[in-house]
Amino acid sequence: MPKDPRAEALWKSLDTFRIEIPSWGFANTGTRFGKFTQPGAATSTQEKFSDAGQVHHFTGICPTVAVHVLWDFPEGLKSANEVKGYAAKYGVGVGAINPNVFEAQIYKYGSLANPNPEVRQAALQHISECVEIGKQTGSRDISLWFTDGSSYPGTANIRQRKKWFEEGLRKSHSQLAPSQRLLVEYKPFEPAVYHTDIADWGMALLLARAAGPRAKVLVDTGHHYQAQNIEQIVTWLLSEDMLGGFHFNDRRYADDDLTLGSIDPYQVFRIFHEILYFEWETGRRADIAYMIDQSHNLKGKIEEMIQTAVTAQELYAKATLVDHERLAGLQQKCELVDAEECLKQAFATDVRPVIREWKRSKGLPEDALAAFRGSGYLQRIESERGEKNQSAGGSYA
Ligand SMILES: [Mn+2]
Repeated sequence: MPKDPRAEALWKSLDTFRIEIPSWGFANTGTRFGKFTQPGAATSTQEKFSDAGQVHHFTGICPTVAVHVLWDFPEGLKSANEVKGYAAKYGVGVGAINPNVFEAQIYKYGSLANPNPEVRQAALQHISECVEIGKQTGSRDISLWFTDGSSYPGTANIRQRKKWFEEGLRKSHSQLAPSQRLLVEYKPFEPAVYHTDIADWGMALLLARAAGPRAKVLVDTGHHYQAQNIEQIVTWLLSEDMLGGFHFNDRRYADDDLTLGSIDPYQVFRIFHEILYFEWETGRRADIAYMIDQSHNLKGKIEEMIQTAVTAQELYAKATLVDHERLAGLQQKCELVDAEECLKQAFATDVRPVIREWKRSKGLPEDALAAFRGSGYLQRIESERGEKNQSAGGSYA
């Protein structure tokens, strides 16, 4: 461990920073215009875990995999032990459980806010099964993403739908084990393009509060309007003890699901900074699940996930270098230039030498991407899965 106190803080942060990767990041995905298949894409739950295991093996910071119940648990609860087995086999754990109440035909007009009580019941039933799956897999978080909303003015009773959401989330919360949490994600538009039932962090916060004490808000960085100040939302949620987790990704136009930090790394840094500043000020660790939610249509999936994890780690490490005590003093005195420089100096610091040293001390490769490329894993899966992926086709027709 280095002797300088700032470097020591950075080192300690490297020991604790972990980020969860999504199983769906390893399968073929696309845009609404079609899919481009990759010969090495995962074609089964087992293959997704195998690939995720590679990311953790080479980075050392991605020990858990978020799962999607409809896609990864073909037999629902009955698949839980099998999936747990895959996780153990490939050296990772099962992370957040993501229900799917948006793909089946019954959800055409919504799930928990569908005017049809039978559909609302079906959605509740599915979430309840997901809670049970989480108990079996030892997953703490049930991560709720809803596409509920409407696409034309006047077609939905927005107030009534809010009530149905309160009811549904309260019932879902009542099924949790004491160690479990519900995370409520929000998004202002898409796929509904007139109104979304949980459109922003304020709505997610009110619904989470209505659900119960273990419901928190999940911030997906791509789910905001273009100019929105995401780190301010983060600070407000922290001060309300309502920030449960993140879905990280980057964007240029809308919800582009680009690689974290590829467009605006300073924004990710500012988010991490606000969290670390909160921790310094309060003396307690913020209980936040850091997760990736990205879709890599063009880049190699495993390589891109390694790139993402490495970038997240670097930006988090930079944020630990902010001198909080000095910053607090400068803020108090309204020394604007010097206060801003506190952030800029930390952001400009090259943390890679310390991270390399940390990796050496943990027996991890200094360059995760190069180590993965040298391992031959990609060549092997491309030849094993190539045919299957080719026949998968890229059309939705
Ligand atoms: Mn998300």
